[in-house]
Amino acid sequence: MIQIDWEKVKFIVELCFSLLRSRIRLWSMVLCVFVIGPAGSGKSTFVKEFSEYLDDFEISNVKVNMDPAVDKLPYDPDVDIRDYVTASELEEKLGLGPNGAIIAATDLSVNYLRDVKNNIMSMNPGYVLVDTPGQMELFTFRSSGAEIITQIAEERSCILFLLDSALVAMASTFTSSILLSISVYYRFNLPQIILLNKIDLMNENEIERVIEWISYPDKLLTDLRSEGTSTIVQLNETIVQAIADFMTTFNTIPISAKYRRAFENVYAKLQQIYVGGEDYVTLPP
Ligand SMILES: Nc1nc2c(ncn2[C@@H]2O[C@H](COP(=O)(O)OP(=O)(O)OP(=O)(O)O)[C@@H](O)[C@H]2O)c(=O)[nH]1
Ligand SMILES: [Mg+2]
Repeated sequence: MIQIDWEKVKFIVELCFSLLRSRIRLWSMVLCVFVIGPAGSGKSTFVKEFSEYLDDFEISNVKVNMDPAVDKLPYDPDVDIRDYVTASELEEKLGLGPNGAIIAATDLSVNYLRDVKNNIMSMNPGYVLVDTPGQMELFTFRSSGAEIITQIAEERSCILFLLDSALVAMASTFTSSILLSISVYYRFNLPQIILLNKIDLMNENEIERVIEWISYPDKLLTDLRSEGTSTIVQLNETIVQAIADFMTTFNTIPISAKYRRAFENVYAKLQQIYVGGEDYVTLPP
């Protein structure tokens, strides 16, 4: 008579279940991508083009517009905060000026986040691409911005910080732009990828120079000094060191949203976050 080792059987069954559970968890996981950046840096264009890029590979995605002040979008949002609140209606109703209306609309957005989130999840997405308001400082530094990110974010979330190539023409503008992205990191504490957008408007030498600043902090320091940016020598050195530390943790990818250049690199990095989650920050770039 065959002897059955019930302990072994139990162990194998439990192992199979745990493998199955982890596969199901991965299949059902969502990656929430917040697209943030200064006004006109190409956030909405990126959402449109990257969504179509994902569509081409049959990767399910949902486009979410969280800008209550935008008039026209280059894409048709699947979920739109303007269905609940718009800056223009508040301007009219409450007699607010344009900036006051944008602040009020962004703050009021918080009341509809549960609906927004339910709508997103009802579409069973793989990727959620969230377009954020042009007035980045209002979104980033007011408490409503943090509330929006916290309530929409999933277990796997990250920020794509878009920079316009025009903002990195000099060592000093490059430095202040990266400091802005560092402040976004401190605000939301999510993995971040810096997308240097509109490289179709830069020549090879200009792209090379930016890559050199990223790879060799000493070169950035030298160029900052030659621009006479700050007379406080120690401050220059400390800031360049902080930028170097930040950029070795998070990647910078030169792209063109309009012409879908280097989207495969963006996708590869997003997949790394999707699989690695918070551990991404400790993975080698
Ligand atoms: N040449 C070039 N133009 C681009 C690129 N990406 C965006 N643009 C243009 O930049 C302008 C602003 O793009 P948007 O996508 O509206 O930028 P945004 O960040 O959403 O703007 P706000 O929401 O108003 O802050 C538009 O004219 C785009 O066509 C790019 O990669 N190359
Ligand atoms: Mg926009």
